[in-house]
Order: sequence, then C-alpha cells, then structure tokens
Amino acid sequence: SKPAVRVAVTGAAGQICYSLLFRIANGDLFGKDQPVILQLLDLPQAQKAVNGVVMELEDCAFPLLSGVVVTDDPKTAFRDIDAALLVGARPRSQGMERRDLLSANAEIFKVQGRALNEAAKRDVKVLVVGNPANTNAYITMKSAPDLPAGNITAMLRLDHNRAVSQLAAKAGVGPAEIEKIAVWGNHSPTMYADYRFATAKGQPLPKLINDETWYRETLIPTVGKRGGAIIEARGASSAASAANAAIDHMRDWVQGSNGRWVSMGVPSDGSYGIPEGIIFGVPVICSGGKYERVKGLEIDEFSRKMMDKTLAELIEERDAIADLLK
Ligand code: NAX
Repeated sequence: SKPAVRVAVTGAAGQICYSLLFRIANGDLFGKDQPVILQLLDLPQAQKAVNGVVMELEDCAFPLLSGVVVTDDPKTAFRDIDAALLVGARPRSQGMERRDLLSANAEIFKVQGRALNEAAKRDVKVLVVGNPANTNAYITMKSAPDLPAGNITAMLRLDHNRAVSQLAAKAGVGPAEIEKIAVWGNHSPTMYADYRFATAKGQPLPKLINDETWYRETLIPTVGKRGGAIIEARGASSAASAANAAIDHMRDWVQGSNGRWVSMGVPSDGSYGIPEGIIFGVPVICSGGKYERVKGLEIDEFSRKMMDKTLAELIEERDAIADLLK
C-alpha cells in the first residue's frame, strides 16, 4: 500500500476536531486508499482530553489510520507533515475586545508559523480554521517565509457551502446542481456570497430565482450571520459543519475539484483590486494538487462595494497586528 501521509491537526481536544479527526481517519480527505498519520496538537491542560479522543479513534479500528502522535509542542506536531489543519485558537472570552482577541491569536499563529517553517515538508498544504481565520492565516504566512506563501490558506468553505445550500433550496434544486458560487473576502459577517455567475442545472441562477431583493437583503445576510444563528439554536458554535467544510477544502485542494468552483481564502496576487498578500476569499478551481484563481470576472458596482467592505475589515485586522509581526 501507499506510504502514509502525515497530517497535523491543532485544537485536537475541541469540538470541531471531535468530528474532523474521525473523518480524516476514515479517508474522507486523502482518499479511501491513502493511509494517514495524525499529529495532534493542543495545549498542555488539554492533553488528557486529547488522549480520550485518541482512545475513541482506536475504538473505530479505522483501516487507514496508521499512527497518532499527541503533543503540546508545535514543532513535534508539524514534523515532516504533508498537511496542517490549524483549528485551535483563542476564543473570545467575556469582556474581551476584538483587538485583544486579534493579538492573542497573532501570538499563537506566529509561534505555529515559525514551527511550520522549521519542521514541515516544504510543500505542506495549510488550512487555517481558527478565527479570525484570514488574519491568522496571514500571520502564519508571514511567520513561515521559507514555505510557498500560496500554500497558506484560510477557510471560507463553510460560508460557500451555506450559500450553496440556501440558494439550492430557493431554486428548488439539489445542492450538487448549483455551480459557480463565489464567496469573496473575510470569513466574517462581511463576506460576500456572489451568485452572479452561478448556474443550476446549467441555467443562470439569478434568472431562475428572479428575486434580486431576496438575494441582496435575505440571502447575503443569512449566510453572513449563520454562525450566530447556530450558536443561538444549539448553544454552541458550528462544529460538524465546520469540520465538513475543512474536509471539503482540503480534499478538493489535494484531489481536485473536478472543474467546479470552490471558495478558498488565499494570499491575493493583486487581482480584483485586492492588495497583494491579503488573505481573501476567492473562487478557485483545484487540480493536480494546486488551486487556480478564477480570473477575469466582471466586478459590477454592487460587487465592488461588497468587496471593498470586507477588504476594509481585513486591512484593519492586518494593521492591528502589524507590530506583533516585527
Ligand atoms: P473549541 O474551543 O471547542 O476547541 C479549541 C481547541 O483549541 C481547544 O481544545 C483548545 O485547548 C485548543 N487550543 C487553544 N489554543 C491552542 C494553541 N495555541 N495550540 C493548540 N491548540 C490550542 O473550539 P472549536 O469549536 O473547535 O472551534 C475552533 C476554532 O474554529 C475557533 O477559533 C472558531 O471560532 C473557529 N471556527 C472557524 C470557522 C470557519 O469557517 N473558519 C467556522 C467554525 C468555527 O467557529
């Protein structure tokens, strides 16, 4: 059989990982013929809980799981890895300012970026899930100068999947029939779910739905505020759907998206008026282990306004942590 791939997952004792690790071990990310070694990172006080999760992984007797490493040391977790899913992050505690949240996470991702730079395979694929995901990915990228910048990505896929699902329901088709959705910008309520190029069963989706007011005033804010709605209903933030989106993001990057558009937060190449290096959600097509931006899309006045708003937030976040990168 194939040699095992090594995948690091951080925040291993957390609720997203309680779904994510089992999906990876089941072959949902790298394929049903690809053995995996999980390298799990969490804080010292969470090691006991991680060991409990590992007991459950053992109890699944997954045929593809050929090893598990548990550690609180980033360099050990990232040693020789092919992929990293950076899920662990500092949550916002009561009374914590947004700025404090940004800097607490900047410290975490600076340390982890440096450890990746030192220990990971040179072509490691990195997905940042922990919030604020785009800015955490930006810090990781800046802290890992020897790795290809384009290999550090942030998760917009949950927003993408939420948009697909809502639009499919409105159009009365299955989610798999919707193509060419783009989610632009920050993984935050400012993200812009763009359906202008989308099709359902090959028909232009905006024409099929024929309700631009619903799209602008209901769909976009519903997708933007979905995370909050889940917390309100469940008493806990999205976990299984976030894990599913992380699998989708990495699986498509590794195995290809079969010509379909998917949204990924990637360092800007300057296109669409997004300053170079900003980690911005864009539509991409994946094949051969690489992603390619969808280029040359027309940006109309409404889209420009929406993209500028989410960009302004990302620039503000970048500037708030700039001193910490020195
Ligand atoms: P939990 O609080 O359940 O778990 C987080 C885990 O990370 C804990 O076990 C904690 O000990 C660990 N951790 C904290 N600092 C760490 C560090 N420096 N190194 C390693 N591990 C560390 O959170 P969970 O619900 O699993 O969510 C994880 C992150 O995903 C949060 O930041 C959350 O905001 C973010 N999300 C991002 C989404 C996205 O679409 N990009 C959607 C879902 C989710 O809200």
